Amino acid sequence: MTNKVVLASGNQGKLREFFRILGNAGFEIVPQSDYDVVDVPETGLTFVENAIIKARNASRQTGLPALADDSGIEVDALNGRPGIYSARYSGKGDDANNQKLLDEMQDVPDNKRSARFRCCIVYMRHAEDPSPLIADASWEGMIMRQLSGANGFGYDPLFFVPTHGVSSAELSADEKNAISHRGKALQQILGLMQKARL
Ligand code: ITT
Repeated sequence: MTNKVVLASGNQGKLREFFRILGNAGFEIVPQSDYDVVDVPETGLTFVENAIIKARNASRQTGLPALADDSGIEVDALNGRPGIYSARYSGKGDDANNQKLLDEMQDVPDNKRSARFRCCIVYMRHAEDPSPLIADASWEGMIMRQLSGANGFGYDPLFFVPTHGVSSAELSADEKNAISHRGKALQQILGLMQKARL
């Protein structure tokens, strides 16, 4: 695998995790910013639809195969919100998103604070690819009552990881990638790409 693949994301946190895991996967990954790809509205109602929309957009504008990630956090006490709207939850970025989640969860008791990160990653050979490779994975945790930790991005400072007894923002990059929704989905997509001899 020596081909170039465009990565259809402008999220710096995601990009860091992708590059760390895919660094030696055997193909050259280029962020879509290198090609001045213009973002497309995420009009889907599911993670997989939005991942396909983003990959198709990047592939169309660059002529390269594309990888895209659509992800988010599902909070059970909020009936799965913010879900696919996680990036847009407050309309004011990561810090405001976390504050809004703390506010909405204020009266929710400890045993009802379960949540999970979800990540769908797709690979499209070209913009008209009718059968994209699709991987998805999730990561179970609980919503904390205060922010903790400075690693990662997004909701990591509020996501308690029961297996490690810390927030995901307190895990090192390698610890997070080994168990996270994105780490698992990335390993899956690599397996699918190898099987398809891409
Ligand atoms: P791109 O579409 O450009 O990739 P985005 O931030 O808009 O960037 P999404 O629509 O997939 O991407 O939204 C994902 C949001 O879910 C992200 O902004 C975080 O708020 C949250 N999220 C996803 N994975 C996360 C993780 O590993 N840690 C913390 N928050 C995460």
